[in-house]
Amino acid sequence: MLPSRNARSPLLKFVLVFIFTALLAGGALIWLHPNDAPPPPVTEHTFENGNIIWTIDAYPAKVLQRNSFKIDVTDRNGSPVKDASIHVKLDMLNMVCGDYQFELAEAAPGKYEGEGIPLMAGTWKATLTLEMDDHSYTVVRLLRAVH
Ligand SMILES: [Cu+2]
Repeated sequence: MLPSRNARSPLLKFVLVFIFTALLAGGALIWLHPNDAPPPPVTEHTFENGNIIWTIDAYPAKVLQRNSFKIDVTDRNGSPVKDASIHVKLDMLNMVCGDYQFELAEAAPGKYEGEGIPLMAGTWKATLTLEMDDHSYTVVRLLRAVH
């Protein structure tokens, strides 16, 4: 008599179906949430007149707290851009929970600093406006805010 082979097979089948279902569910979750990785703390942007390196300290940003934003601006030759005027507007994606706008001050030649306060946890769009030499430039990045 060989009972073991037939007795094992339904269990094996169940386990295989279970594993297959789990993999399918996991794959579907990843597929439905492709943007769940937080945007990086440092982003680099090229604009017509140079380059911007945008750093958010102690990332991810903290909700209802002052988060330090640092913007390094260089011209096309790599020299610091002095005496620019920079402000940043934070608004939440797909929500109307309120914007937060703030100015940045020049802490060193070409290095600008300011404090942004996200109002809720989630992903925010940050729009930077740079004014220099009577021209205005805009760059956009995303940032993650947590409690
Ligand atoms: Cu919101």
